[in-house]
Amino acid sequence: MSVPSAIQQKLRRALEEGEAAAAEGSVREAIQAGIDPVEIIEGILIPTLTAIGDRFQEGQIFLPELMMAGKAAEASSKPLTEAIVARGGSSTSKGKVIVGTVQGDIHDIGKNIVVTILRANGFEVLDLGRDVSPSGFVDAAKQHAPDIIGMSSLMTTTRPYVQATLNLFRDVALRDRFRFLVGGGCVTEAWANEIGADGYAPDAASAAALCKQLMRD
Ligand code: B1M
Repeated sequence: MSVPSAIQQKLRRALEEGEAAAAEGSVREAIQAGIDPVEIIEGILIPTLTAIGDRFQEGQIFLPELMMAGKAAEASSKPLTEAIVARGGSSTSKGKVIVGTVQGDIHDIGKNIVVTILRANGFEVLDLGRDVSPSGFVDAAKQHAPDIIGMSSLMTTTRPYVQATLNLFRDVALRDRFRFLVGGGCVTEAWANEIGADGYAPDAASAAALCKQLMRD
């Protein structure tokens, strides 16, 4: 079922105007109407936030508006996460994944969605949060021995830390012990291949599919 246009409009407007309570409320309304939470993320949340980001880049809106839109998006993520978790998943672990947003980057809405979808697909996930340094990833990997390490980066200015993290794993001779998955707005498949990552996912659903494939390989 597609999102009814009245709810779509309400959610878009709430995100654009940075109204957190209204954004959360319209997502709850959509979920109660039986809409798939992933459809809300891919069909409304991401395109609306992309358009807001573009307006920010073009100087049509300013940092306070971007921040308010970010808060509204965070609020709307709550019922989405609850709905995805409530759908349930497999009770046996499909593998262990460590996920974080790389150094210098505090964007975590997409990373949090990836974490939720991985958990809903039966993965055990350790969420390192945001602004995670290369040594933060290495320390966590040594301590928790995951199968897969996932890095999210949203900015061209923080993308180099994805590569720096991989390089640090190479320096300490741990690169081949883990599979590396990368994603986020400024990451492309070509660049992921170039830096020697094991996989790139453009969205959360593909991230889960790719993790399953990496566990089989
Ligand atoms: Co900022 N921001 N922001 N921002 N922000 C962007 C990223 C930007 C593209 C906007 C723009 O100018 N067009 C731009 C970066 C430009 C560049 O590349 N250089 C930008 C900027 C410049 C900044 C600041 C520097 C602004 C300033 O202070 N002057 C600042 C940076 C702070 C920092 O990190 N140090 C900043 C701050 C913020 C807020 C705090 C206000 C807020 C973030 C709130 C939060 O995350 N808690 C914010 C927001 C909301 C955005 C936009 C508008 C939306 C991002 C988002 O949440 N999208 C963004 C514009 C855009 O993305 N085009 C923008 C929705 C989310 C569900 O999608 O994160 O892409 P996304 O995740 C998807 C996929 O990418 C993928 O799956 C997810 C779900 O399908 N995915 C993975 C993500 N991670 C993955 C990992 C994987 C696999 C898939 O494997 C491990």
